[in-house]
Amino acid sequence: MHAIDSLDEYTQNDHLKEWIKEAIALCQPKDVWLCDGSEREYKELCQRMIKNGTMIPLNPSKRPNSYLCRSTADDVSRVEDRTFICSKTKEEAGPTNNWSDPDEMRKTLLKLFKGSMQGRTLFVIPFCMGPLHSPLSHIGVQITDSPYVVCSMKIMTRMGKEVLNVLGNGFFVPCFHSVGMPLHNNQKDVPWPSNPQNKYIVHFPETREIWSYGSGYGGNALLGKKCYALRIASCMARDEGWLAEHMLIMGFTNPQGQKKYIAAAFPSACGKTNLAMMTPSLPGWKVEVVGDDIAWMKFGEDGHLYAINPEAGFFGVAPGTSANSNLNAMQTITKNTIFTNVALTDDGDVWWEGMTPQPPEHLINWLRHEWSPNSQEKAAHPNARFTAPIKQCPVVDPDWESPRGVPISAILFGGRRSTVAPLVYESFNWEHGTFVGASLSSETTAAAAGQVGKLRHDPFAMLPFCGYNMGDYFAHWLSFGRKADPSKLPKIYYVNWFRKDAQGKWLWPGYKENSRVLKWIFERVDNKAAAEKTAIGNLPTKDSLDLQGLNLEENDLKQLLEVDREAWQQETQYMSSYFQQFGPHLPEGIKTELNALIERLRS
Ligand code: SAT
Ligand code: MN
Repeated sequence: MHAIDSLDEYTQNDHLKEWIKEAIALCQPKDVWLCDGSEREYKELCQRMIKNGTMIPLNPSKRPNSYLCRSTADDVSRVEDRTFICSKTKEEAGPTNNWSDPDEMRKTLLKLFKGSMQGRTLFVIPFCMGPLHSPLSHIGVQITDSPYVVCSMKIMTRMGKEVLNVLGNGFFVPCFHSVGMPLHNNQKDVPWPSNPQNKYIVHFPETREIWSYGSGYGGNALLGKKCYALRIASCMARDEGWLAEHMLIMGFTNPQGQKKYIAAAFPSACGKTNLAMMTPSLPGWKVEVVGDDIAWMKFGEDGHLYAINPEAGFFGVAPGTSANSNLNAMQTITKNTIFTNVALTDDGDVWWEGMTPQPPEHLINWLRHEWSPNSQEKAAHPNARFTAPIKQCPVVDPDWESPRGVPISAILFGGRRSTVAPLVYESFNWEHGTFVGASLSSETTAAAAGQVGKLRHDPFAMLPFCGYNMGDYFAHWLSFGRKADPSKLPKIYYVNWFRKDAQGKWLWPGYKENSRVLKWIFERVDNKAAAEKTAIGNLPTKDSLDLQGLNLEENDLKQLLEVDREAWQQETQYMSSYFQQFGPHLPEGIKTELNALIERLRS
């Protein structure tokens, strides 16, 4: 459906109709497209983008129905310093978020959005986060002037007409997006429209609204993902008593056919996609993927914690992905995939660093330059991405769309830590596990603009994604656990695949070998594997970790499982000064846990 005249046929939702009309009046688009989510629509928009130079169709005999898009050099990642939480007060946003007065911000945005879609089409995208008929799902509608966003949202969410049927006259989160580049007087479009001067990724938690201006990149522009499913949803979850988390969800089955689901939080670009669809090196064990980025979790009637993946696609980091590191991802992206900022091969396929041991002789790189292995430039941007449907993954979990979600037995926290943090440890209980999540630090990656490799605190891997005061978020986690039957709560673990020795060599092989750590966790949940109580938590005994067939040196293992008292004492100082910024919002439970850790390290 294309014409605004058909708005009454399109939706019965009064708020939606009104909002669409307001958006048209404000943004002054040249036309309006009410998305139905059909294949036909997708193909038509791809054709438009091919014409405009936004998309290059890949060789259909190599990668059917797949496309390459290349952004401008400055629109390649999330922009955390341009991301705002506009709660009524700064205190509600907390010390880790950029806050701006909501009234002031509204004025700024209204000015920017005024006429912002001139010469462009305004698209209306109804989408559902989570399976269409799940009680855990929530609906949003995105208005955008980017056909790239429409096509990406079709892969990443359940999108289109059926969502409007489910919505009826009910509640939805309005997600307002413009690339911020109006076309005046038949001005010619560019392949990747965006606004280099002005970027705003704005959340109004009280009114549950999102406004995003100036960027076409993933996390800034596909508003169902980080903006809704994490920042706004974290506020909804706090108010309604559930959890919205930056976590993968995977099923893990032992050789006897027993299965447990695991949720795991890691910062962006720390291997969530690889872990979520791993091929275990341990014979007989199996991983199946429910999601690779976001988990919405709620207690079921039986008192167990259930999780859904609100997304329907993977928006994964391409560089480093290979048949060796992640064969299941490679097979997922063989068709129906949008690639962004990877390189184009001479035979019309894609390539990125790490995809094959030998680079091709010649490429067009993501910057559209001629490229050879001697080139100074990267072939693909380090944060280049693939966007592909989850259902194409060879190891998709049979219950990945279960409306009730999957029962979670263990929660993992982790990050990139070359020092201090051991390979794995188990928390003593939910309160301690919450503290472990709260004290997470990780070395920064290319997923966000800024310096790479710098250690920063990233509580629960939610630092860029929590829509309210992080101190209150800790309190929400603590009270959430207190409401539960402790015997039914998932056990909480810390893992670190990224430990290095003094010479800078990785101590742990990672990838499929991480199944060894998962096996220990699986068996701990069943009270089978042995552990040794230390000051920081329960660590595997040397024999309880299955290292058969792995040529790990004795000394490397020792380092991987070492708790260096002095380093940890320093770590607690570092935590303590970090936590201070939350002032009265830091819950007693976190202070108690920190003091208990300091005490244990002393004795
Ligand atoms: O924010 S994105 O979804 O674009 C990628 C990430 O940071 O996880
Ligand atoms: Mn992420």
